[in-house]
Amino acid sequence: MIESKFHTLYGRAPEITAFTPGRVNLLGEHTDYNGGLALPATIGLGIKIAISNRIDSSINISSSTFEGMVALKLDTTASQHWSDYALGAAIKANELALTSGGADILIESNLPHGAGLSSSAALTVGLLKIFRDKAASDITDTQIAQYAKQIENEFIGVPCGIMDQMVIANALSGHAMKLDTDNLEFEHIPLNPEFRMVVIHSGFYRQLSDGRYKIRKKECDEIKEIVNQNDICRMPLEKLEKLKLVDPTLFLRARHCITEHERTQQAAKALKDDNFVEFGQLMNESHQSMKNDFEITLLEIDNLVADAIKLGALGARQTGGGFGGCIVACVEADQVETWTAALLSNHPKAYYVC
Ligand code: GAF
Repeated sequence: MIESKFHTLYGRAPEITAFTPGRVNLLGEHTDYNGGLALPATIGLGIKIAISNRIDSSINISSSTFEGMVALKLDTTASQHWSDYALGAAIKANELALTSGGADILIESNLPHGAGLSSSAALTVGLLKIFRDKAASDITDTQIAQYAKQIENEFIGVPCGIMDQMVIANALSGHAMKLDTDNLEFEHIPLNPEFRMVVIHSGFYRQLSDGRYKIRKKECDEIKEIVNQNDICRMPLEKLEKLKLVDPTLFLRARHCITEHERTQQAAKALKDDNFVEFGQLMNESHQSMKNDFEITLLEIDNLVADAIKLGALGARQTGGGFGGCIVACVEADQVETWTAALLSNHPKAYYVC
């Protein structure tokens, strides 16, 4: 129990405990910092947070995943450590006057590490919501998502988009979120329980802060400057083809953004129409685009995806920032068990997540 562990660590009961889910992205990858659509969904796994305020400026952070307690102060800067996210949230909550002073924090996560399932957004969004609710503030869930993104962009230094924070802050279990990252409008689409979006970890780990995500973001920023348009996802493909971008790599990156946005639009419609054959096909095309145009997959993940399809998934693709982590596959619910067993027997490093 997180309450008793908290008591053992800090010598008092937590004032609040809360659960925040992780997320899987079903379609629309690397569109969220280019003004496009994304189609994420929250998952059953996530992060439990127990917290009590302090009257001094100490921020003590412990995690069930990592050894030892980290003792920081509110004026500490980020240090490329897992505790940065909790520290950043506590600092932001003070800036927003949702709290005043430090906190004792305990985190318990059942999200696999380096999986691309947004443990960092779950932590920042989860903490900001706790501070907001305690302060009875009228800050909305979408504003919470925007503040959580600021923590990642400005405090941690990861130039991520807002998809993860939005779906986690506005979580609705059993639904996908069709999110327009241009204006933050969203629609919750129910997921048909006859089909499961199965998440399998490839066994290859990734981190957004490892630099490759930043390179893709920089490439997209270059495209934006050349075409003088921020929402490059909405640029007609014909316009891109006529542009003759000098750098062929930038052409490929832009093509991914445009086609991925279009696929996400179609996938949201396919979900509403219960057309899982089309949905699966769009997942497969998305993976090919991430492999060939955006170049963010690994050979092992390409093989895992190919096998997932061969073994009967209606569609499969890498999910999240890329370069490792998880795949998501759309599988008929009554076949999940046999499909998973067959897939994992061919890929000894991979494991079932949810
Ligand atoms: C990561 C980022 F945090 C998201 O903002 C998004 O860009 C995603 O990678 C790729 O679609 O999860």
